[in-house]
Amino acid sequence: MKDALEPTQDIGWLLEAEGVHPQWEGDLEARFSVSNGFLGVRGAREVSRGATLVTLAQTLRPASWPRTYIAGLFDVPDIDPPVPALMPVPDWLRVRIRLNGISLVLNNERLISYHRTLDMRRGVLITDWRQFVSGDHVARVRTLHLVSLAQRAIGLQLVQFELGQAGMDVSLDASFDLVGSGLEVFKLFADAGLWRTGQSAKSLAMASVANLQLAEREIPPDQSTPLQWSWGWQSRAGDCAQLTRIVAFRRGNQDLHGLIDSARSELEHARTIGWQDTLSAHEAAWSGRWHDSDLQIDSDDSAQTALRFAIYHLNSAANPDDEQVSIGARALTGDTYHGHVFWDTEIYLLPFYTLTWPEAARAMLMYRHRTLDGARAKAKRAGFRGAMYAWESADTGHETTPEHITIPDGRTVEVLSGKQEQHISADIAYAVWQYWLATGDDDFLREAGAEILLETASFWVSRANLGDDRLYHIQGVIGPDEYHEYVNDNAFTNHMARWNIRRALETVSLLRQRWPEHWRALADRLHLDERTLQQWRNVADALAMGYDPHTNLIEQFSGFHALEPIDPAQFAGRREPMDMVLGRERTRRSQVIKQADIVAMLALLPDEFDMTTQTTNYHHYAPLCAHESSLSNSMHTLLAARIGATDLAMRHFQDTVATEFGSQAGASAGGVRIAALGGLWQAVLLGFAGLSIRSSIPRFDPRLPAGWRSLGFRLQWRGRLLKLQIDAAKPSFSVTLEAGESLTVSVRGETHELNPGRALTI
Ligand code: IFM
Repeated sequence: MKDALEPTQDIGWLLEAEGVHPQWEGDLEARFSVSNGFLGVRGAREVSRGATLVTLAQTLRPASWPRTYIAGLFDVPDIDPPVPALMPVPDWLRVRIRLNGISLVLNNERLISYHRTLDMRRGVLITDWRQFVSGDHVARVRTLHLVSLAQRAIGLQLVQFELGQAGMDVSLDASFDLVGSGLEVFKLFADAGLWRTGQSAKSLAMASVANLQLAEREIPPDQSTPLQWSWGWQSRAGDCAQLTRIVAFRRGNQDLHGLIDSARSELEHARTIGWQDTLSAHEAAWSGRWHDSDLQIDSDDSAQTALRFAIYHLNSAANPDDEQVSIGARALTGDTYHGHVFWDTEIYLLPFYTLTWPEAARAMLMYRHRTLDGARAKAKRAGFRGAMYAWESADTGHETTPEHITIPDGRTVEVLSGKQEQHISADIAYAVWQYWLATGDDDFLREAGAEILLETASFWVSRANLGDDRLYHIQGVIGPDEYHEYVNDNAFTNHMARWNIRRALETVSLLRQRWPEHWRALADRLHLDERTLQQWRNVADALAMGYDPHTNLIEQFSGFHALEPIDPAQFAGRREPMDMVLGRERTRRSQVIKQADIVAMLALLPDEFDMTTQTTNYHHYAPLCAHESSLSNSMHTLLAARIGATDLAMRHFQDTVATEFGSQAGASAGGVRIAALGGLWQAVLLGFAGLSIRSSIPRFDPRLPAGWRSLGFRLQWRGRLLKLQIDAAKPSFSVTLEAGESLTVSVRGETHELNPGRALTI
C-alpha cells in the first residue's frame, strides 16, 4: 500500500518549507492551512509545540497561532468595539511525546531537519521532523492531517514516531486544548464535548476517537480525562508507533444533545470505513475538484505555482452544502477581519466558483439572499428603501464593520467604510447576474436572485438625489479607493449602481414574461408599481457619470482632478503605506489612489466603455495607484490584458503573486488574502484567456503574455463542461465540449457551434 505520509512525487503540486523561523511562522501557518469550507486548520506544528513564543522588543509573543475555525461560528467576544468574530474552536491536534519523562521539543541545536509539505493535490499537510535525542540516536516524527472534502465534518490526524534508541520510556499523549478556544465548555464526555458561545447562542460538538498501533499491534490507552489519550511503552530500536485520531465537528444552535448525536454519527461513519478509506474518499474529492479547476501554464513555473496555490485555497474555502455562510476576507486561515465577508467574495471570488463550481457559487449567493433582511434594516436605518448590504457581514447580514480601530501607535481611528462604502450592494447584484448568465440557473434567479437585484436597485434609486443640473447624484460615499472618504459621485459606485438598476429592470421584464405569477407576488411584496419602475429608469438614465468627452477621462469622483497630483512611484521602496508616508490629511487631498477604483470599474463593465475609453483611463489612473490593498493589482492585470498591454499586465500579475509570496514577514500571518488569489485566477481567465460573461454564450478574446507558451483549463457553462487550450506558438485556440449539449461560443467576435466530444480549433 502507498505510504500515506509520502507526498505526491511531482513538486508542481507541493508547497514546501524547511526549518522553523519564528518570524515567518504566522505566514507559513496561514499558507499551509487545510480547509474544506466548513473547517479550516492553520498549519501549526502539532507535535510537542515547544518554543512557540519568541521575544520581540523585550516581550514574549506567540510565534505560532494554532487555530481551527468553523465557518459561521460567530460570537461577540469582549473586544473593542464589540463586533462578531469567528471563534476558534478547541485545538484537536495536540500531541506530546515524552522520552524518559522529558518532553521531546523541537530544538534547533539538535535538529536534523524539519520539513513541511502542503500536498495541494491531495489536500493534506505533511511534516517530517528528525532530531538527535541522545548521542547520535535519532527520533523521527512524521505527521499528516486533513479536513475531509468528502465528509466535511471530519478531521483526520496521523502521527508516526520512530526512535533509534532502545530501552527508553516513551509516552505519547493526544489531547485537546479544551479551554483556550474562546468558547465555554458545556459538557465533556470521554469521547466527545459540547461548547457554547458566550453571547450568540451557538454551539459546537466534537466527537473523537484515537488509537495507537505499535509494531502493527494496537495498544490500549489510558483515558482518564475526557478527550485525552495517553499511551506508554518501552522503546525498541526501529519500532514505529502510529497514532490515528479522527474528529467529527458539528455547529449548531440550541439543541445541544441533538448536536452531540450528530457529531457521534459523523464520527461513526468515518470510524466504520476506517482512516484509509476516509483518506481515499478525501483524495478522490480533491481529485474531482482539480479535474474541474486546474489550470496549466506552459513555460512559466512561478506563475503555475502561484495559480495552483490560488486554486488550492479557493477550492478549500467553499462549501456548496451550506447556505448559512460565505467566505471571509481571509477564508478560514486566520483571525484578521474576524471572518467577515466583504465585496471581495462577489467581485474577486465568485467568478472562480461560477465558472468551475457553480454549486458553491449558488450557496454563497443564497447566503446574500438569506441576509437580505439585515441589508433592508441597514437601508431603513439610514433613511433609504430596499437593501443596503453590510460592508462587513457575519452571520445575520447586519453591519459588523467596527466603527473605530486602534492603530499600532495606540491612536483610535474612525472607520467609515461601514457607513459609506456602499458599492457592495451593486457588487452583489453584479455577481448574481454573472452567475445567472453563466449557469442559466433560472430557479435561482426566480426564487432568490431577482429579489436581490430588485431590492438593491430600489436602494440606489432612493439613494440618488436630483441636482440643479437635472442629473442624479450619489453623495457622501467611499469607493474602492478608501483613501478618499465622503466623496460625491464616485464613478465606480455610480456606474455599478446604474448597471444594477438596469439589470433589475431587465429582471422585471423577464419575470413578467416568463413567470408572471411570481412577478405579481414579488411586486406586491416589494411595493413595485409602474410609477416606481419609471422612476428607476429616470434615475438610471440621468445618473452623473463623470465622463469628459474631450479627454475621454472619467473622473474618479467629483473634484478628483483638482487634487494635488502626487506620483506614488517617487516613494518606491517605502515600507509604509502611502497614507502613513503622506499623513491621512494630505493623502485625502491628493490624487494618490489606494487600490483599483476606475480600473476595477472598467475591468468589470467592459460593455459600458469603448476600447479608447478603457485604454485612456487605464494609462491615466494606473500610475496614480499605490496598490495598498491586495485587491488592486489583479484588476490592473485584467484590464491591461484586455486593452492589449500584456507586458504591463504581466507586471501587475507578478505584483499580485508577490502579495501572497512577498518578502515581508507577517503579511499573511492573519490569513491568506483570498481575494488576491481569486483575483489572480480571474485575471488569467478574464484577462489573458479573454473570457467575458456578457450573455448566454461564452466569449473569448485571448491574449497570452510573452513567455507563456500555452494555457489550458476547464470551465463550466450552462451545464456543459468545456476544455480549453490556448497555444501561443501556432497560434491556436481550441475548445472541446466534454459534457453537455451543443453550445455556441464566440471567439474574437465570431460565433462557432460546439458539438459534444469534438474539438473546435481556431
Ligand atoms: O474589501 C477589502 C477592501 O477593499 C480593502 N481593505 C481590505 C478589505 C478586505 O479584504
